[in-house]
Amino acid sequence: MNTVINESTIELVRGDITNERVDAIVNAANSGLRGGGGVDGAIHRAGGGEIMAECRKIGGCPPGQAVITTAGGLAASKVIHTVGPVWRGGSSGEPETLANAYRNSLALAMENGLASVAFPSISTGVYGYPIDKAARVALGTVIDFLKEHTEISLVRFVLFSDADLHAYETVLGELIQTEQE
Ligand code: AR6
Repeated sequence: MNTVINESTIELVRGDITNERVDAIVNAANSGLRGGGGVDGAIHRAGGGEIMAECRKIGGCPPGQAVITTAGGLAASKVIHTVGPVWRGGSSGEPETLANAYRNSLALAMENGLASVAFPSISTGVYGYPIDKAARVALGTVIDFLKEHTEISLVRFVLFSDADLHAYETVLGELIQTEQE
């Protein structure tokens, strides 16, 4: 599913983000940038040790912030590491932290002249954020960002399962509908 915001495209696809040929893929990291399971583990395994070497030099990244490293052997040019919130029921600032993670990742891409960015569904694995709620924050934040900044030409969400893709498609459909009303 695709939609156009200003001059930029949002795409929803199912796949493995480590195969993406874009300017930057985003990693759902932890605040110690230590690597782990899920998409973080997959990116470090596929990209090689150079990524971790840069993460060690950077040292850490608070929730909602983003940092950038080489993409090592991956097809993408750079990896942007961001840290989403751990889900604690929704009233501990989780939506704000998740929105910051998307916004700061896009801002960092822009600062580095990177025009195409692929995101996984941040926080919806190990961190337990409910997928429907996360999709609403993710897509709403990206749409708002693209309305204000034309430098990013493509934002692709790479969802790991059909169920996740479906959840994002449903929310994007609703958000576009609301925009047109
Ligand atoms: N490509 C795209 N999406 C993927 C891939 C992949 N190769 N692998 C998993 N996903 P998670 P979080 C999906 O747990 O919830 C790590 O240990 C997965 O199905 O990767 O933000 C970090 O070090 C899910 O929908 O990230 C942190 O400690 C989504 O990516 C912690 O997990 C995010 O799941 C971060 O947890």
